[in-house]
Amino acid sequence: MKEKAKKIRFLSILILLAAVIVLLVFVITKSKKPVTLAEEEPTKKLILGFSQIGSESAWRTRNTQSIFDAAAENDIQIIIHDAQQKQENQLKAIRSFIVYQVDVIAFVPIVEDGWENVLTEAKEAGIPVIVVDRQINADPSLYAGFLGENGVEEGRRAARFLQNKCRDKTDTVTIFEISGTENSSIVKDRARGFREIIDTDPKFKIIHTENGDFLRSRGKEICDVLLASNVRENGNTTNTLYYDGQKIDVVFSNNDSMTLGFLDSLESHKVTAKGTIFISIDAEQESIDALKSGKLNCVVECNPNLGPTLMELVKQIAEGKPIPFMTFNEETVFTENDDFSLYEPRGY
Ligand code: GYE
Repeated sequence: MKEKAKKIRFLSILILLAAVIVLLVFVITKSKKPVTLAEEEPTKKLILGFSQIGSESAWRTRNTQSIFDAAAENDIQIIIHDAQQKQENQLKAIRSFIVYQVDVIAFVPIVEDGWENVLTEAKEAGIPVIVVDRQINADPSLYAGFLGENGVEEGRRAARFLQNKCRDKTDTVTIFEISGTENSSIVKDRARGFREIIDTDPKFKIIHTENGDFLRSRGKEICDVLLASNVRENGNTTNTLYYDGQKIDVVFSNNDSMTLGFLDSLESHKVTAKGTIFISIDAEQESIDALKSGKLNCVVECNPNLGPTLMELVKQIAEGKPIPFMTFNEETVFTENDDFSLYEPRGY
């Protein structure tokens, strides 16, 4: 009898267990939604078509690298086109992005005019466009937004340093300006910001502006030409710089590459230019080192690391979210009055 009761109990436990397992399997399978083909498909990678103007300066090369790295970090497929400093190459590149049906187009406009047609084509193709680094003259409805530096403020910062440095001077202060790519927004903006401040004080006089195309080689050439006219009757090159017979008190250069080229020339001619005030823009490491060694007096930062913010904007646009029309990068100023020990490496 006992044996039989034991068997029945064992059997009922077994049945119970089986029932529990069946229930569990049922619950688990019920919760797992049926797998449909579409859901399994991996999410399509965003494709960004990026037209870069070239590699004219260390700043530009860092800018490209920042954008390339950030695309990889955000799993965005990027097609980068190098326009070798030619607008027509950029127009061709943007048109190829339209044909390729990329998700978003971003481009650095080498000059500020001449983009309306291609932007209209991109708009008609339903591809949003982000303008990067330099600004354009075009109907704002033709592009989604701008990401870059505030060139006007950079020019003001350079002028404020000069104004402060020369606050006790009453004589005329002559300025030799080295500008960059003609008709580029950045050159116009920096020139406007700089003049806005110095024009408030009549002692400041810009005696000449020379276009160095943001190139180190051009910076050197410009100084070579200046020094060639600096040889005095005794055949020695003086340590004071002159332009057209006028003494130069300040050299204001639109980027470090041209400034460093200018310093290369001074060095090769063993000219100290002692007392000349040097102001540059960008803040690559070699320029900061020149500041630390007293060859420069002020370096206004222009931040090339636009990659991470650009990818945020690209993702927002691709998700159909609005983006701010103007996004300016954080920037600062480095001067001879700073505590250099606090400086972080520039990374380029
Ligand atoms: O200052 C210079 C580069 O557009 C802000 O272009 C950029 C400028 C930068 O060649 O180094």
